[in-house]
Amino acid sequence: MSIIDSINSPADLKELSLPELSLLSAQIRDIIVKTVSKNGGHLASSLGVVELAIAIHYVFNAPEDKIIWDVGHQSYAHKLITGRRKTFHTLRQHNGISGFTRIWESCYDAFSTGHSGTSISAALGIACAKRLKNDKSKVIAVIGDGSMTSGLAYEGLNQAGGIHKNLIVILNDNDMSISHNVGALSSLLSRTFSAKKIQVLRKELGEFLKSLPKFGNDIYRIAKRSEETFKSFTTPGMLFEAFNFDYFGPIDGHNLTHLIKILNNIKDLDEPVLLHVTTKKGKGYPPAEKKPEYFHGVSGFEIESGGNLCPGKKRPTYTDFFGSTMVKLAKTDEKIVAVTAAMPEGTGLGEFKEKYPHRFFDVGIAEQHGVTFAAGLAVEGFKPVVAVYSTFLQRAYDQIIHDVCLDSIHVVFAIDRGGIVGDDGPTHHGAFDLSYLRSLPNMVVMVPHDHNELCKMLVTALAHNGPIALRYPRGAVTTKTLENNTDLIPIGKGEILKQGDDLLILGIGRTVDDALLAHSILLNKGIKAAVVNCRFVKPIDADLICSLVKKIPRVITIEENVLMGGFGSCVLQCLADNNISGFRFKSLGIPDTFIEHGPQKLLREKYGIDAAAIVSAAESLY
Ligand SMILES: Cc1ncc(C[n+]2csc(CCOP(=O)(O)OP(=O)(O)O)c2C)c(N)n1
Repeated sequence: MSIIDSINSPADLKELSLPELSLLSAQIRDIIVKTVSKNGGHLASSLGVVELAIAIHYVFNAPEDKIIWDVGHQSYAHKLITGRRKTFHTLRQHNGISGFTRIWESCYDAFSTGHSGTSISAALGIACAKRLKNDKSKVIAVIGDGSMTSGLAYEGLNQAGGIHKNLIVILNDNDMSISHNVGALSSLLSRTFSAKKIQVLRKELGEFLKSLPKFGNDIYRIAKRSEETFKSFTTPGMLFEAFNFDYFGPIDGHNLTHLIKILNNIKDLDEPVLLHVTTKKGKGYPPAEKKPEYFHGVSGFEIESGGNLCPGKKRPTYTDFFGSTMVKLAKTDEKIVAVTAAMPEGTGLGEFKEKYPHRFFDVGIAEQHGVTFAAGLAVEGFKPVVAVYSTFLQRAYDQIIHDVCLDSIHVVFAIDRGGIVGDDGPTHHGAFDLSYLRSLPNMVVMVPHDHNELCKMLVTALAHNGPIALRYPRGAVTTKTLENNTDLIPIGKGEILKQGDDLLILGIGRTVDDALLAHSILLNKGIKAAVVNCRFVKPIDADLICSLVKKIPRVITIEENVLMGGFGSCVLQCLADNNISGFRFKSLGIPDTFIEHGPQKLLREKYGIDAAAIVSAAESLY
């Protein structure tokens, strides 16, 4: 029996010797690689913290002690140690365990995660609550150097240091976000590697001071007293010590002996503590060590080579078309600049970054800053395109309102992963953007039906003068042909794709395909449905919609957004505002709930956002 088979809770770890713990780490890696090779997932991040997860659970007593894994994408070893070994094969599968930590999934998951930078704030809240309850157990936040670029992390550090709360923050420094980490923090942390040089320098300086005639020894004593100051100015500790944290490290995050020793030492300190560990992303699986960016979040792969399970030509995605259009447009318009929050590849800006490095800005995992930064670029006459996933743009809501919309600043929001994203689940579905953007004065909200329309909408957005968003889904495009046509789309105008007198189907974005499919199915049933690609949620094409509803008073709207405040409710409001009544209406979209993880197709089927749902809605309107 392998050691992992005997681990049903962290208590079982504590029975093991160091060599056994080391064997366990290899077995955990093996399970992670095998499972992710089938199910997909965040491989490299999870492989990087296997020893750290073992050491934390060995030293602390979860679930009384609370461990919060920032983002939670690296929590696979934690899951395997905390009673989920037998269900681990269901990782990220529908009805299986989540790819992140979830408080409903296990009492060992102290906080639900998915978005970056929340761990310190949550941990501090838990620590304060514990203090109020006179509960002496510990709280540990584990945060990556990428996530440490989030402003939220510093808000947490600031409060924790200010109130001297007993909180342990472990900085997992692998020098990577998804791509290479960016910004001043990243270069500060990399000074770690010259720590040896610093020791030599300090020794040489000491010898030199002592050798000075007369005052040498005195100066040396003063210098020695300032040792701490010297140290903190030459190591990353200076940053965290400024926040009143006791800084320890950097230590090797793959050395179990050191990890256990230092965790035991800091465990009972009654101070905010920051432990800096250095790890290697992808550790123990050579293909992931070699290509940590590719293996950050990966779909199934062949274990031996690390290669793709379905080699050959991949169908291009909406993201690909966005990226290539950006490159094309930037060639002739020097004012176009691109902003990403730590996701150059994910948002399709890889080629732009290569070709126009001076017009490309990676702001780190800092969506709020990214939006206001873009507004700054815009007021100086540039045309910033903020390329961001829908779910992460939620972070920047106030910045969109206060810094962009209020003065109608021309910032283009290229919002990827709008709608259901699939296996990453509720923290990652882009379910709310149409609702949260539609309500903002000056904002234009476009949703392309296909990749050709996406390209035209990007051109339209750049030609517009004010806040404007285009939102498109995750995944491969449905049609193959690329029209070489970049005509502007008139703002606020939809288009009729199919004529019909019996039923009116109003689609937006990807769901227009469902509407077209439903049109064919309904035709076979003797129902002639008109299909409209509405294109704009704001301004909505009121003239077109009202005139059609007057003629065809059976209406179905379909959207991949929450129904609350989304496209369907926008249509209803438009009809009410125009005193149109006497129609039957059904809106399809995401209900008032958080959608679980699972394949996109399955979730669309389950929540009634597909052609079959349109057909049954149509039948219910008769
Ligand atoms: C607010 C937010 N923006 C973007 C992301 C996407 N994202 C997931 S993990 C990650 C990188 C995290 O880097 P780090 O914290 O260093 O962890 P590592 O994967 O390197 O272990 C990013 C950008 C996110 N989860 N949340």
